[in-house]
Amino acid sequence: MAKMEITFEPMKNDLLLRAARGEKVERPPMWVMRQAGRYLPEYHEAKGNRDFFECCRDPEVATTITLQPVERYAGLLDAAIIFSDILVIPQAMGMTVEMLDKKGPHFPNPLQSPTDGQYAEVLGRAVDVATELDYVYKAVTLTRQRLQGRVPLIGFCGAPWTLFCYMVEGGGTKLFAQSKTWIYKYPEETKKLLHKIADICVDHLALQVQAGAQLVQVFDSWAGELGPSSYKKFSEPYLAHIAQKLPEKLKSMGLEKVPMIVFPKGAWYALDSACDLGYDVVGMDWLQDPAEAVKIRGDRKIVFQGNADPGILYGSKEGITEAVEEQVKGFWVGNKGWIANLGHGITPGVNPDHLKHFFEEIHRLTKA
Ligand code: 1CP
Repeated sequence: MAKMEITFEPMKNDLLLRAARGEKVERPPMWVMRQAGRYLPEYHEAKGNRDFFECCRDPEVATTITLQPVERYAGLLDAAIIFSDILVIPQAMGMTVEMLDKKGPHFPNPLQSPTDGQYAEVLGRAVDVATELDYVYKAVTLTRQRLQGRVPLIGFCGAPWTLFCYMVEGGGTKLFAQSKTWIYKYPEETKKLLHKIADICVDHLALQVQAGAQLVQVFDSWAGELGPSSYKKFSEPYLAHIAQKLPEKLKSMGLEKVPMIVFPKGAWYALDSACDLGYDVVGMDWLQDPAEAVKIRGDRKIVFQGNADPGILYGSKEGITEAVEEQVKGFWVGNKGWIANLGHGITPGVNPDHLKHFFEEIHRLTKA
């Protein structure tokens, strides 16, 4: 493939990039997971009656939605994250995924067992993300151009374990019955699939970087469904694989390494080893106490991201201020090592002004 040469405007705000590299910064950068989404009235307006994945596949629409929070919170928000979904990888692997209104993702034909023919098919299929997910890379490039250097653009993928859960459950779940059946009944077949997904994640992230993404995040939203020993077997090795292979892949494509963020949600017991996985930034949810996390990090040059309970945004402004004070007190040591965020995605029904207050308070309480 001929190397694409894309040039973009110089950065006007590169705070996130500097902080993610562990540099001393004037204030912590801030953004929130799912910042382009359902709590914003302009999101619903731009989406109209379109299907969710139809929006993802239309670079104009995906770009418009990505830019919405950047425009609404101009001067406060320090990143854009491309509007897409973690489930585009199972789609690229040949699985059908629909997004049902108010219900979330649905796979009409989830993987049943290693003896079901679909498993062999999915495992054996050569996946060319450059073709299958071409629309993501187009959206990344268009967004980066429209950003004109206002803030850096984050690319992302789902972690192998989390994607595996969706592929066998067929959608969201509370029980994880299928996922647990697979790991405890068919551990070797599970690992083969996790390995395959991890290689596709590397390709997908590398192509997002080539298209213009300046940092990447791996979302392991269901890491916390595993206990410490099963996490070591079924989640962590594949997160480490991505961290090791992505820089190699970028190098082979003639591209520079970008900061990498890992978010193993719920795996609070593995924070210490998450700091040694090869990522620059470790994201955490609100089950982790900020000051305690900083103690566990010790003198390692890892940057933390998080971790306010998204639920604070349903409460009062005073409550938000209180939560921010706790975050700042715990995480903001020596003007480095923290990217302010929520501990998970912002939820529907939140008043967008409450998110503004969250950002303003971080700004106020950390200004030099
Ligand atoms: O309009 C709608 O109803 C669609 C809602 C929606 C949105 C706005 C979905 C369906 N996905 C998204 C976008 C999305 N998904 C982004 C865009 C960038 C951003 O602003 O952050 C990102 C990063 C994701 C990632 C994602 N999708 C994750 C990991 C993060 C997390 O929240 O844990 C997961 C688990 C998904 C699956 C998914 N997609 C959509 C829903 C409702 C879900 C979760 C369903 C479930 O609970 O299992």
